Amino acid sequence: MERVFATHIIRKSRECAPVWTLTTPDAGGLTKPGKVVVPSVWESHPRLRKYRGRGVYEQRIRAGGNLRLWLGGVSFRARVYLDDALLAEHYGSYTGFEALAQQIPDGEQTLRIEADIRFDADSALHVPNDYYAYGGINRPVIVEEVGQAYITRLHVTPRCTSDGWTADAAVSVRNLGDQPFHGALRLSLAGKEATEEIEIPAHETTLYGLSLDCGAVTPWSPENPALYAVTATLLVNGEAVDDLIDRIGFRTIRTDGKKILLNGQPLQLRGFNRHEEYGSFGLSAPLEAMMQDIHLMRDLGANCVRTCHYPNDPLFLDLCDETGLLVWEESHVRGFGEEQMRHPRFMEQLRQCTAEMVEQHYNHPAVFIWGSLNECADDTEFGAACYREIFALLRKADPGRPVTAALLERPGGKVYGDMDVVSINIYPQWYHDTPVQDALNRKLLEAAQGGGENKPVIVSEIGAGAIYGCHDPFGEAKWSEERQCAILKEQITAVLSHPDVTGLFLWQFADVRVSGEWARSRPRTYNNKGVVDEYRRPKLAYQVVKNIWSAE
Ligand code: ADA
Repeated sequence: MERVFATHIIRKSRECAPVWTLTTPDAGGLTKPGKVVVPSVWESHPRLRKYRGRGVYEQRIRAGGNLRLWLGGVSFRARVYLDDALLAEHYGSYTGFEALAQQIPDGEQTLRIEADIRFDADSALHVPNDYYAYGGINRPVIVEEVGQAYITRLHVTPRCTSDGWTADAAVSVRNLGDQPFHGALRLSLAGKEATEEIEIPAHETTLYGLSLDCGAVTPWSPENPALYAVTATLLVNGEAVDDLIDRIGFRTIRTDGKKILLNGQPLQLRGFNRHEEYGSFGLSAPLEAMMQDIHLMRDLGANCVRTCHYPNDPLFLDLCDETGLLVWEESHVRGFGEEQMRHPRFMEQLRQCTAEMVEQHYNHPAVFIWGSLNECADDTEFGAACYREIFALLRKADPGRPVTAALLERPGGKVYGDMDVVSINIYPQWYHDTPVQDALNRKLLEAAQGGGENKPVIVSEIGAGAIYGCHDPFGEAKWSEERQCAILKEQITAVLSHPDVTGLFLWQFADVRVSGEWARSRPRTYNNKGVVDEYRRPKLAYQVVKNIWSAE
């Protein structure tokens, strides 16, 4: 399932059958083809639990004409072939991409997708890290049959005027044909409609702007997450030939001094950092597991989640839209020093991931802020220039949301003045013994002096580790559940009582697997700072967090 609602009624679109053949050419004696389910990660197969190589997936499909294949996520380098013809290549696990095949005769074809998770010199973003880079086709593969032209983008920006709400839509249409395309484009939303005649030169994509006055619609808010279907339809001689359906919420986000305002109301953010991972399903959690995470976070008292450290499955974002859970979404990079940022492909790969994230997730009303470059070298001239470039890219792609980056605790930050919201990661009482208030004040003072004064402040990470089931009756031993409780209590209480802090994202919701290279500082080869473990079994800290947040 690609989304929780149908994205097409006119366009012929279907998900590939779920059982594929997988060959693993670098797995020594295990290279033989086997049957696996897509989407999934290959680490869910017991023999491929640590496999860091290539995977060749094959599936038969029956289709013809102009085929548009949509690959929701392939980890982390992908090549797509139809009957041995290379259609597309893509880098990055966490965003989707398209593969086109034109004028295919009706019949059965072989779709082959090669996934490759070897950490080699070409991979700047996927490196051994404090989370696991899984392998495989981790999100759905969709087969679509399109005509001469099809809709490639539908972005809607809601605007609140004195007469109610207006929706400004940006709709792109691609003409695959050798001849100009003549037709009309219709936009429908909240019972209103606008239509425009269009003409697109051969082999071009044209962007159209259409606006609709929607009047007194119900605004989207965390308390009342009202969603509206929006449809773009392509017509030829009055007949619908293609469509694209999405959902939006009518809401605005902006910052004002130290506040983040949603529809003019200040937000007080309480939430979690959540890696997209669930036990042995890794990156490919089933929909029910995503929903359970939302229920658990809600039960804990959270109203927001941060998709550390990469864009998430649109299904998860759909569920956040539905339940009113606010989302900080960020593009993929974690903890890079200047040397890693100087990798010749770093900016190219980060730009691509960032642009795809905004392009694909623009309409989700729950996403209230864009982030990137978690804990990178914001303290050097070179690093700061990278931050500025990504902030500029985000603002250009979406002027309607603030931008931020979760910055390291160490001093010397140079980009406080460049972000709309100042976000800091601090680990007092876990990685060092500084009292929480002192660590917080030190960082806030630096931010204020460095250009971040009078901006909203989010503590984007704070936390402590515990191994599920590890107990110390004296509450002193590191990794015991009791010690985690004591530290979290101190951290949360100090952060919430600070008048300048607008938001808090605890590190982290659930324990996650990390790269083998990290095992020395990560017992079990897991980052164990979850308030639940990787199977969502609550640690003692669960109740501590719940009690503090529900007493507010
Ligand atoms: C950092 C980082 C996280 C995680 C965390 C930790 O703040 O952003 O990805 O590694 O530290 O557990 O130390």
